Amino acid sequence: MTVEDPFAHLHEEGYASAYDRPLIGADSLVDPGGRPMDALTDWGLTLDPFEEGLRQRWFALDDRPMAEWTTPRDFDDAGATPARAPCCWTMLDPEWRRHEGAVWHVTHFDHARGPHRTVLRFGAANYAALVFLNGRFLGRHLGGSTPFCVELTEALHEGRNRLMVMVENHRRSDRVPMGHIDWFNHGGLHREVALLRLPPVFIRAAGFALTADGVGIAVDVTLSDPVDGVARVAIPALGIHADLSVAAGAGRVEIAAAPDRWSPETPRLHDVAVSFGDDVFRERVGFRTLAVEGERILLNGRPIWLRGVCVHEDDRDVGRVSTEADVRRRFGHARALGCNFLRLAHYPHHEHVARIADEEGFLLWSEIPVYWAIDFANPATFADAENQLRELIARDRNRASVALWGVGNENADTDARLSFMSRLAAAARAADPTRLIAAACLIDRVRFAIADRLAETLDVIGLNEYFGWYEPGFEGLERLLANSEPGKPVIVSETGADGAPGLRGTGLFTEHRQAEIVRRQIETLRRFDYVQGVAWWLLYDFRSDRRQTGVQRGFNRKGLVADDKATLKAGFHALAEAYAAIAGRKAD
Ligand code: GCB
Repeated sequence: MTVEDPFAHLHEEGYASAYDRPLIGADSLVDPGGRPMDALTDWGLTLDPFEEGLRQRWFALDDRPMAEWTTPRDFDDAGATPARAPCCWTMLDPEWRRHEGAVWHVTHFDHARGPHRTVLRFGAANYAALVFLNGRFLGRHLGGSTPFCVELTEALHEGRNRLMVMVENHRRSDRVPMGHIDWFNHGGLHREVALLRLPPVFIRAAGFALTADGVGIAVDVTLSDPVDGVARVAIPALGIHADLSVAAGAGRVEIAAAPDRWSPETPRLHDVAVSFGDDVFRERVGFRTLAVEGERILLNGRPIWLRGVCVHEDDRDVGRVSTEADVRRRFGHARALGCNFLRLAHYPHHEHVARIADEEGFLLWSEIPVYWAIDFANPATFADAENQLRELIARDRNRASVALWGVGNENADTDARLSFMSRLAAAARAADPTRLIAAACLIDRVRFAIADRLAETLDVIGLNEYFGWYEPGFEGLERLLANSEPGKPVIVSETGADGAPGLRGTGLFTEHRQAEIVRRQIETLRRFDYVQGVAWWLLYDFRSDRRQTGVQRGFNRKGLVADDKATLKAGFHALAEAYAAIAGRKAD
């Protein structure tokens, strides 16, 4: 009999490569489509800075209590720290705050065999997640902000099942984003995890959108399997009950219709449904068109000026976990500012943000974290970015509020970046022709103009500029804008200044200075017709370890509202006044 060497794993440095594949990506997503889900909320967490869980194969251990062990172990289910999902381990315990590495998440659930199929859906996990069910490795997902799904059907046991997920948030140069970021690197299952129980053939995705000419509704459906048949489309408020023929698991139909249009002023939503066999996929969608004409953005054929604010998904108590109450408060503040637009920086936010924006009437810029100096020459980095983009688009394609897909932020204009981001723009356009493509670009410092080579592939040019803050004075801003002929709409996708709450005086970091910069910026930007909107940087102060002065203390203080999400700074009132003037009314 051969005896396994209990020390072999100590000398094995290639231990992780067995878990590189299969990669879980956009193709395996299942859109919940209003079907019931069983949330998996109770987990045990175990810190694993040395990745012993992979080296020693913790996932293959049974979960017998210690009293029954015959050899010692470094992991037991009972020793885990109880935690609810969603949560960020970085906010769970002050000692875990700056852990950048692996954490094992373990939960159990019951299963009764039946004709249905079972799909496990994660809202997001930052950054890589390795999924194991009953000791079996099911796949690895990359990207910290988009949903992913794994079908469990074949790996399920009758009765009790043990699900283990290793999540790791290493900052690495080949990731999207890479290691250098201006926000906090939270880790964990920071969005909901749930089980979907579906019929043997189910609806994987369905989309509803106004056709480009605005005279019909296009409905498409994708099934789980390449079968033929007929799906039924229902939009009761419009009297629509139509057949949609499906061949090899996919189909599309255009139905003549003239629904009331969705807009920020009239956020009209319609109940829609597609059924195939017993499976019913439901949504609430708004119908609107978006286009660019010269230097204007047209919503339902009419020019719209975007009065916006940027927001990070960050909370000083729970990190990146975003509750519905938090999102509703966010839109409340945006409304008080007089906004009709938000830029969701710098990664896909929780899926209920766009749902609530649909209801409340806000347009959104939603982006993937192609941020600063990511590894543009690396094909694996591109594959990761493109997958994140596809997962984001698949998740939010039925949201009328989402107007712009952002494919990058402040990336130097190199050949590698041009190729990388042009391909992303093309991928976004191919996946979704109903929205506009944008990127937050830098100033061309040589020509001192808005002249990014990527602009050719964009519908809307985002410009990040910090005149008055990182660059003193506003003369440069005037010169830049006068010296540019973008030929397309420009949105100032960021401009702002720190304002430490309560800091008096008129110098840097005071509320006074922040408010003054708001006034001077907006007054200058309004004089240039091609500037069709602003996304002020930003709504709330947020945690960022790059910021270490005595007034910052680990927070970026450019919020118009302090990190308590309640204290309004002078800059808030200044922007509310400026936006009220643009909208032609008095600030509230
Ligand atoms: C930027 C970045 C943003 C930063 C911001 C700042 O240009 O795009 O992520 O947080 O400036 O506050 O400096």
